[in-house]
Amino acid sequence: MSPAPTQHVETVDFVMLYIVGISVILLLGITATMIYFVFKYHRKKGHQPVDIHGNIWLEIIWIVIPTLLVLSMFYFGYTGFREYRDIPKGAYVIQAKARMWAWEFTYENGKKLDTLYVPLGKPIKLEMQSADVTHSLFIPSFRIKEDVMFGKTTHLGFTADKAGSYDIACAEYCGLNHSMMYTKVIVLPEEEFYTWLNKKEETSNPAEAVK
Ligand SMILES: [Cu+2]
Repeated sequence: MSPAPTQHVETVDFVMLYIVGISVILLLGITATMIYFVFKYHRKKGHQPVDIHGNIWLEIIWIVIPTLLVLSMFYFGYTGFREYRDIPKGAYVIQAKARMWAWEFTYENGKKLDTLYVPLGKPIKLEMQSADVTHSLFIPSFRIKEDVMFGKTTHLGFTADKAGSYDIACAEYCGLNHSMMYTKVIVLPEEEFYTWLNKKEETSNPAEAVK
């Protein structure tokens, strides 16, 4: 199997599976217990029910186990969150601007484009701003998303481990053509990326090269 487009994909997918897995086990367990109790304790002739008054161990168990489960979900979720929020110092910076209803990416040498090109295997930092309303830059294949706001710079970091072309969507409803606010992130081997970056006129589409 080919590696994921970013390392972050595995982290997010694991957290997702972990939380859904625990939830499904609890759902089935609780439902089965409820059904069992409905039959076991239904009203019977000549049978007087007795109340149970307190059971310290039972109470400790049902407080400690769910607390540990929820804390473990938080732990995996938070370490995954930190993984992409802590952008390495030497990350390659690209400016991203969102407007109704398009994206614009500006590179260190002033090159501007509506498609995002990034070098393979290098930490990237997007510095994002909006020209109007709130948008959200979402790269589903990388499992990353961050709001893009007016009057505030937000950041998004990732390292692409696999060359290719991936969708970028706007994930915050931003008006009439919100649903068309799509573009692509194209991951190129480092050398090819710099050749593309320093090329004045675009004569060919590097996206074709990575297919
Ligand atoms: Cu938008």
